[in-house]
Amino acid sequence: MQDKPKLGFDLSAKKGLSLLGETPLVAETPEELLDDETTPIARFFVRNNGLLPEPAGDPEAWAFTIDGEVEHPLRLTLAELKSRFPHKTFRMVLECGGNGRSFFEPKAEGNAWTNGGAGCAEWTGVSLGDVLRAAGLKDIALFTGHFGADPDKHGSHEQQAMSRGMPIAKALEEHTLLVWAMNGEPLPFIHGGPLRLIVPGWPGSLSQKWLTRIWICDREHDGPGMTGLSYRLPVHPLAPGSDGRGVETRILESMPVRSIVTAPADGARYREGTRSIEVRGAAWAGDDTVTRVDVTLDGGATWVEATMTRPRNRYDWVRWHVSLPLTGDGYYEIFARATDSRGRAQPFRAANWNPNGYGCNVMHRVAITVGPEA
Ligand SMILES: Nc1nc2c(c(=O)[nH]1)N[C@H]1C(S)=C(S)[C@@H](COP(=O)(O)O)O[C@H]1N2
Ligand SMILES: [Mo]
Repeated sequence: MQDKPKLGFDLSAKKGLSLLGETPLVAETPEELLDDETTPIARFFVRNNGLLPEPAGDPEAWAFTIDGEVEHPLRLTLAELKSRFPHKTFRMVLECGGNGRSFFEPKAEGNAWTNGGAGCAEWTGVSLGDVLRAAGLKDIALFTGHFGADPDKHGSHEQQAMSRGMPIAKALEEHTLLVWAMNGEPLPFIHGGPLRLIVPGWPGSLSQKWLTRIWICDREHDGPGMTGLSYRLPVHPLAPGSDGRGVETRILESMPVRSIVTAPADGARYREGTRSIEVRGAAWAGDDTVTRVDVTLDGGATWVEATMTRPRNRYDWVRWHVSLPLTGDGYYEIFARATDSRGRAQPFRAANWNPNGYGCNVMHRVAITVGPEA
């Protein structure tokens, strides 16, 4: 990817990502570059909804507030946060709510993610719940509202680029973190450093970067990203292509089960006479777990179950691999299908079409050729 000074960020730090948008800056990771157990920072996708904020001078002095429906409103610097609360490190998937959007037919509104609006990093910080307990949640506390230092896409600080929130129960989960380190390094600026939220399993938009404030509300938060069709799904399935005006919606919470093939890469060619191939990838399932991954080479007529690794902790992805016999030279399409702990598997075709294109988890398809071009 080329560096463009107007982006305000040196993209040469990101290796092999596909640029989906320049202003705001959005870049995804081709599936075959998600082949590591822990996604390196250099390969981790980037999603901004506004422009970049001013980088922090002294990261330890970065401050954020917790206010609203709490007994003791708090203002904490990063240094205070680190010294007052127990540190936690978890490897967890961060995934954009629009991941997979480009597979909807007809096209849905928004960035045309394939499957690369996701990555799995080691996040270090403190549980948001520990900090909320220190602030003392009032009985009427129902929802969070998140604020960051970035201006909106027109450069204005009047309006948040994005300000989402979650029910208190999700905020109190041990794995919902205030994070200052990624893969053991200080949280990079482009990923929200010095301080961000990580709300695993739910749309990435909840994981506020450059965090300045968490507002505790007695009702659902209504910032940009919470209303209209933003991060909402129709309650009743819509005909593909409908404008969705006036339909009843619900907030998209847990992300649906997804698997990706990380090797071979789409378009790979094997030597003539190859009679078996190694296929590997990753799978994850929002708040749920992955119970199996199956792979087919014949459009779903026959399936082979893959071997999965044990996730390190909740919200980690599983890595899977399988060896597949080939009947002869020629063209093959690999499809991988993960199933979650509630028995839901990935669909063959993009299902649940919605105008803003959320939650598309159609099976990943990788085409390969064995021997000379057919
Ligand atoms: N302050 C702020 N936080 C934000 C956003 C943003 O635009 N501004 N984008 C959100 C979205 S939509 C996603 S998917 C994730 C992406 O995080 P990353 O850029 O570190 O991959 O950040 C979220 N947090
Ligand atoms: Mo996102």
